[in-house]
Amino acid sequence: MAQLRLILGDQLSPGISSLRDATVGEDVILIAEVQEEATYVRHHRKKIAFLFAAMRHFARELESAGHRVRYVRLDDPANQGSLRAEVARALEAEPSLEGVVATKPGEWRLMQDMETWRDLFPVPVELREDDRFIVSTAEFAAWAKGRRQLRMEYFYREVRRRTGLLMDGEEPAGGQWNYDAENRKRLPAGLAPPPRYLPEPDALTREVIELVGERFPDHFGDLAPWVFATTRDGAEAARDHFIADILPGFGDWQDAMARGEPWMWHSLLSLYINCGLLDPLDVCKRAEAAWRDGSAPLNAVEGFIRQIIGWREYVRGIYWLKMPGYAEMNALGAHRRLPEFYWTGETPMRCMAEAIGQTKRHAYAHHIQRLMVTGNFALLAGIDPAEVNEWYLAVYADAYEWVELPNTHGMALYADGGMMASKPYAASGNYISKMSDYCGSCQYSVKEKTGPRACPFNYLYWDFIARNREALKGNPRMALIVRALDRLPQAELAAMQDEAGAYLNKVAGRSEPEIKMKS
Ligand code: FAD
Ligand code: DLZ
Ligand code: SF4
Repeated sequence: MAQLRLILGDQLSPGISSLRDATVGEDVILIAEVQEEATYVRHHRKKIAFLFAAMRHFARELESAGHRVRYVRLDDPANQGSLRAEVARALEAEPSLEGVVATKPGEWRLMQDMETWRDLFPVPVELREDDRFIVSTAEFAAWAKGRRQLRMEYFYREVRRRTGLLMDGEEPAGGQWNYDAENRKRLPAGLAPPPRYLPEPDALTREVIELVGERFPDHFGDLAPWVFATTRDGAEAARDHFIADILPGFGDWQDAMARGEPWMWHSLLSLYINCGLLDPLDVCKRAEAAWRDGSAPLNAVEGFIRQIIGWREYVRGIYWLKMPGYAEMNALGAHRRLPEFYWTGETPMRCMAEAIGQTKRHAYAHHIQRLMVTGNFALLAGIDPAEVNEWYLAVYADAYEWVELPNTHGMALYADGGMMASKPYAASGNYISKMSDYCGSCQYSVKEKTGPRACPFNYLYWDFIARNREALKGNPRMALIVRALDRLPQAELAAMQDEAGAYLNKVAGRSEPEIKMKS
């Protein structure tokens, strides 16, 4: 019984559940570049090019293994523009196909659509679990049941026990579960991040880059310089380079930021893991091996592994547990529009210009830039979570809603009222000044709270605390801050609130330009 096996753009794993029992030479594997997926948000052009190039390379990989692949290119005149319509077209073209097999998608939006396929098509449709994750959605729901708080740290310990990663018998390696206290160092002057392996695009990737340049002229983001691998071999080379040369410094400088240094000691592996070119557990095992053979310290390796088996699995669990309501939450009642400079990077705030500028250039910013610079600004300014979510989903090469939404909504914006974070990650300019060299070259002064040179993060911070005093006062982790607010001289607070209001009115903007697609 020949089957049509659908592979989505973020399912580029030969061992994925939908391919597990595929009959070589008989079943047809469908991979389709479609307008609907490329435009449901205005994805960064580098993200689209990366994914299309990786999809085309994966098709070649499957063909070399003898599979029959039906690859639909975006510029195929017969392209129907949606996954649903391409499945229908494939079934019409190959009447011998007797069923559709797919792995469940990562996003709620597409899952809703795919659940209707059983009624749409004349053959049975089987949707299988995505077991590339360590913890299934059902296991996460069972873990969450009856818990008052869903703290990542406890979840992470269970995943450590289950995988045996960094475990010495029943005990965590080194005696502690978490070495974060060693991972918050500021970058000393004169210490530069190591050089990175940044691959050149091959002929296939160059062809895709050209296509994306032509077809998505008005989408955000630069196509050059090219910085991503688009093959499994290339992603594995990036992984090996990270583990050998970068991982030893990952922990120490994990929270640090420096001007003109987009990568620091971060892995740049999320886009490969999320689209299936790398296996998350395998990456963690290799990192552990680096600690066991003495080539990387425990604080770095534990910190890195926690991000993957802890945070990554945890946010996916939260997403499927709480959707669809999670996307609608707005606990702090934030309703401002996203400032225009999120799309241009043109702002005198050096920290924001750096984070947005590199996002535009590379479709990448590291965690602290996403959380404590662009995320923190959006939180303090009271930007509508829906607009912020859309921005994060569009601009990063690793962004899919299952991972982006809880990070944005739960972690950065506190829009879920504390389901994920025990307090809002709100910070004044002082935090950015401590963790980066940005302020030294900024036209604002991080030391000033009011006046034309005052750092906007300073008055926005106190305006945020004052605005949300009632919502925050019951939170024990905010008690000190609320007391500090209450001790501020009235005139000083009023001046900061005035500055904040005037500033926010000045930068208030549209969310994104009209989509003008070239057909
Ligand atoms: P590293 O710093 O090297 O971390 C190692 C790996 O750990 C990453 O490759 C990633 O797989 C995983 N990881 C680290 N932190 C997280 C986290 N908080 N949640 C899930 N996985 C994590 N990550 C995405 O993959 N896609 C997103 O769309 C995304 N959106 C985010 C939005 C906001 C507002 C914030 C605060 C964080 C977001 N993150 C997202 C998490 C994190 O910032 C990125 O995973 C990380 O910056 C990717 O770069 P890296 O591979 O160099 O990561
Ligand atoms: C992100 C993306 C893009 C830009 N384009 C495609 C595409 O043309 N075809 C496809 O199958 N998948 C694409 N994707 C990834 C999907 O959006 C992703 O599979 C869903 O959002 C579920 O995570
Ligand atoms: Fe950012 Fe303020 Fe520092 Fe300028 S002074 S870089 S706006 S934190």
